[in-house]
Amino acid sequence: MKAKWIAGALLIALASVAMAGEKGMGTAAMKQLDANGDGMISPEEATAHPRLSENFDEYDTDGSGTLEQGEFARFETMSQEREMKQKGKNE
Ligand SMILES: [Ca+2]
Ligand SMILES: [Ca+2]
Repeated sequence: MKAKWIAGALLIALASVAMAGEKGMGTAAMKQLDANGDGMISPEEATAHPRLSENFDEYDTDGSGTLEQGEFARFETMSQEREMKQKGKNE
């Protein structure tokens, strides 16, 4: 009985590690912006990040008025690419 419980706990732990890995670095940045912790970035929360705030509508691809995880992930990918391009120009 006890061994079964441990196996179950281990499975849950492994699953959360796998999920954390999938979300990657994006989650930490999103959590920082997500002031009320509802898992979405509202326009008000985006004001903490000027570049995100400026292009908020562009990244809100489903027009829900908030950025969900997928939409924020896209913003992060785009800004990373932009940064890499800028670095390339400066060097
Ligand atoms: Ca929020
Ligand atoms: Ca949205």
